[in-house]
Amino acid sequence: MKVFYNDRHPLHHGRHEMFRGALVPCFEVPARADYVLHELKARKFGSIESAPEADRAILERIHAPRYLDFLGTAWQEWIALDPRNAERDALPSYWPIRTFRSDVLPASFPARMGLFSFDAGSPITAGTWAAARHGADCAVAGARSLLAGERGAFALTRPPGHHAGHDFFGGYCFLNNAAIAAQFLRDQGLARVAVLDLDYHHGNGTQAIFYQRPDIFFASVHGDPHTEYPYYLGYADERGTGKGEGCNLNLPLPRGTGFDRWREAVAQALLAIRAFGAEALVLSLGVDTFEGDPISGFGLRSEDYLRVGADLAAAGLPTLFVFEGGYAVAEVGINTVNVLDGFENA
Ligand code: SP5
Ligand code: ZN
Repeated sequence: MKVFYNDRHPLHHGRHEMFRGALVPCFEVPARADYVLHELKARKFGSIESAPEADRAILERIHAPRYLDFLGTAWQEWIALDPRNAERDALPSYWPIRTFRSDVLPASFPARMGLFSFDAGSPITAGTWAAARHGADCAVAGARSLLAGERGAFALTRPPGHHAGHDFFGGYCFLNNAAIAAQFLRDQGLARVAVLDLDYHHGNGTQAIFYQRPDIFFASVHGDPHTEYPYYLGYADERGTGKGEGCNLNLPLPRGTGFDRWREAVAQALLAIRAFGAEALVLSLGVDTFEGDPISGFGLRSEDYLRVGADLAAAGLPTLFVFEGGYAVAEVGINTVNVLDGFENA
C-alpha cells in the first residue's frame, strides 16, 4: 500500500498543554509518527511516497477561509505580541461561549485564538501551519490514489485532524485531514463516502462537518463522552439532521471496554456503512484504544490490531487510513502497522 508520509510533521512540536491548572508536557509528540515510519521500514511495509501541495480550494471545501488565514499567520502574530513568546507555545485563554458573539473577528490575537478553538490543550508552535498544511496534502494524495484504483492507502501525518471543525482547532487537531479527504472523494465523483472513526476520542470535528449531509456517512466507536474527552459531543442519540438524518452513528463504550465488545461495535458500524452504500471508506485511525495508552481507557492489545485490519478489509471498500491519536509512543508504530498489515494480508 502507498504511504503518504508528512515529512514536515516534526515542525509541529508543542511543549505543553493545559491539564487541571498546570502546563504538562504534550502527549502529541513528533516521536509518534517517527515510530510508525520506523515500523513501516522495519517490516518493509508499503511504499513511502511524498505528496504534492493540494490547492487551497480543496481545504476550503471543509474549512472557513478566515480560519485558514488565522492558522497561516498565528505564529507571527503570537511573537508580535511579545518577542519572548518565541520561547513559548501559543495557547488560548478566552472563549466566546453561549451569549457571546462569534461573527465579529476581534483585532486582538488572543481573542481570535479563543474564537477558533475549544480547548487549551492544543498548542500552536512555529511550524504548526507548515506541518498541518502538508498533512492535508498527504490525505488528499491518499484519496487520489484510491481514485486511481488502489484498494488501500495510508496518510501518515501529524498533527491529527478529527477534532478540528469547520473553523476551530482543539484536541491536538488543526486541519481535519479525514474530512478533507472524504469531501475530495465526493468532489471527484464518488456518490457516497463513509468516514469510520476508531480513535478512542469521538471525532467531534468530522461529525459536525458532515452532520447535515446525506452523502457522507459518519460512524464512530469511542469512549463515552459522559466521562471521556471531548465530552460535549459523541452521544448515541446524535443521528444527523435534516437531509443527513440517519447518516451519523455514534457507538460510545464505557472506559474499560476490551477488544471483544469493541470489535462488535466496529462490526455494527461497518454493517451500517455497507447498508448506506458507501463507495469508499476514510478510516480515522487512532490507536489510543491500546491498553497501554496514557490518556485513554480501552483495552486493546497489540495483536488485536491485526484482526481490526482484517475486519476492515472484509468490508470490501477502498480504504484510506488517516493517522489520528495514540500516545503509548513506543507501541504506536507496531499497533498502527498491525492494522495496515491485517488489512493488506487478510
Ligand atoms: C487526536 C486525539 O486523540 N486527541 C485527544 C485529545 C485529548 N486531550 C485531552 C487530554 C487529557 C489528558 N489527560 C491526561 C491524563 C493523565 N493521567
Ligand atoms: Zn484520540
